[in-house]
Amino acid sequence: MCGIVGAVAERNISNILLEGLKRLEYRGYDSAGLTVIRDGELHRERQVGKVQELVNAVEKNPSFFEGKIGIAHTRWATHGEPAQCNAHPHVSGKVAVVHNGIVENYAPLKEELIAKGYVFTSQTDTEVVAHLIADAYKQTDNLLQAVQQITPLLHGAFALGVLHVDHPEQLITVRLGSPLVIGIGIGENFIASDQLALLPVTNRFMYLEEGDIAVLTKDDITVYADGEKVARDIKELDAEHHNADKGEFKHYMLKEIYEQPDAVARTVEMGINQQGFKADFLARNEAILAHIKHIQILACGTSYHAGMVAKYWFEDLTRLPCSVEIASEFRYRNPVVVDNTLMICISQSGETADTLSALRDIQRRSKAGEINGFASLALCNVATSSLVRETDIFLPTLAGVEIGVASTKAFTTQLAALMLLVLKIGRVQSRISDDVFNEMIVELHKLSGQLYSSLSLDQAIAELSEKFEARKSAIFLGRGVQFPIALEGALKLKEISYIHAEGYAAGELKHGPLALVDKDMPIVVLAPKDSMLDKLKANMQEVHARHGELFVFAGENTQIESDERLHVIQVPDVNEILAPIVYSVPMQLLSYHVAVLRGTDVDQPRNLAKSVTVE
Ligand code: HGA
Repeated sequence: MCGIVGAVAERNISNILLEGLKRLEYRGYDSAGLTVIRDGELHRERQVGKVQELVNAVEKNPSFFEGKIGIAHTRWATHGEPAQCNAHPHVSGKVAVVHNGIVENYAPLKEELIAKGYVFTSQTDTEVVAHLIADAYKQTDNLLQAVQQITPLLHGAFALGVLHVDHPEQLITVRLGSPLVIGIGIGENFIASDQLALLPVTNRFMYLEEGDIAVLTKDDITVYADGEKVARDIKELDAEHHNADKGEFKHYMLKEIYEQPDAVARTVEMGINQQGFKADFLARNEAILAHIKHIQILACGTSYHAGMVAKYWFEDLTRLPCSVEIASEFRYRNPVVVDNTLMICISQSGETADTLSALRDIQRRSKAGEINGFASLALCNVATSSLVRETDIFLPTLAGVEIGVASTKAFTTQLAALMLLVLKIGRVQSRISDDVFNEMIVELHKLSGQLYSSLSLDQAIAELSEKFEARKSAIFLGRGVQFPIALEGALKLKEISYIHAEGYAAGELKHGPLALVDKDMPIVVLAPKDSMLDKLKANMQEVHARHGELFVFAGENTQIESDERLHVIQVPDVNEILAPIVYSVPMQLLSYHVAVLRGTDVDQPRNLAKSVTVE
């Protein structure tokens, strides 16, 4: 979602801002803008569309945008359509503001400001922030105090970057519920929604806590919490881990699909070697894991599908009850959380607003003594994220940076890490036998090779995708642990090709969706050789009898024969329990090739954002 970049330096910062915005493009956005202070004035440019449009506009008159302090933004509209007037920065007199998040009470604030004579030029909630700061500044002549004064008036979640023409040495930032990081340079300092934006200029970062307000000058960073100066940790990042280059691939998504054998191997090796668990894997958390009696998984989108797979695994292998729920639903009902629950929050970015709020609600209830023995775990790809900082246990996915909005390697590494967790809890609680454990260790070590083999289906799937190019809808079917992969396959197809697709547990077909089946409806089936195969074959017959066209991703020795309306794609042999990880790959390749044929923006599909920082 929205991306903020800001800089204060001794040199011209406009190119740093533009490069930062480009590096935030993956988050999803609809317009972009920047403001610098130059010769005692705000110089602003805003464009609807890609950051390149903004770059082109700035390049028409580069000296106009030369400044030593500035803020920039990619906007993913929440309040007001994507239009130039709604793009950030928003300005009120000498104040300029960029904002990520939502000011929920903007309407009454706007009314008050209009009554005071402020004129609004956008439909955004953000513009109230600019006017409020300008108004407070009239009383104080102190930008920090003005920002401190107005922040408690704002309800919602937000991150802000603020400039004032009369303070060309000061960049002020607020973090309350939306991600924001400070980059520390030599004689220059920066802010950004994601450290990735700042890697060309620094690898030293300071992570603000919720509610922090910071004043950046080129030489100093002062952080305030509740009006008092506070110190925050500084971390140095390993830049290699953050390689955001597409390499020889046409799209980030394809590159990330191909990175899966390595990413999954890295994640597996984090926990185990050929002998069993590595000594340090979740070692400090064993006491917590030993007393867990119930697992509650919270997640959204693709991460939710990973959670669904884990439910099958937890209950099957450990016999611990496991519930999985969409975070935005869990958050707004009154859920029962039993004592000794481990809440597993899954989020690629660790900034997913729905998941964070659901977690915080339950943590409040636990602190109030309503729940005993509660513990939380973040399964996340970003070690410095809010989710990681706010949970008791961190289980990383070692996917490396994922740029494509449609998640691929983050998903399969989530599955690999979840299996490690299932095994760890199972062993700590003596719920998994030596035989099963040893078998899983062997199978987990084979995974990377099997993922390589599944990538060899690429060409065959590219050819098959032609049969999907002109379709309006598709159905994906799976049973058991493949049901969530059917949901994920359907989600991937709709996300990037814009074809309407639904995933179903194949046994549900006759309870409704069979009504949709005719000769124009493609039905994708996940059919590994497992205990559900015979049942699944019966479901396929139901489709065949109604002239539906079947595309079956079948395991070896499944004895499913191709015919005119049944296309078989042979998937390499794989252990039944781990099969969802391997079968994810052909689903990703199918949606990728269909999207390419349809000419959509594969890495940045319309209306979607990578890091979903608003509820
Ligand atoms: N509410 C603001 C910012 C939106 C945002 O943060 N999106 O991720 C707007 O609509 O401009």
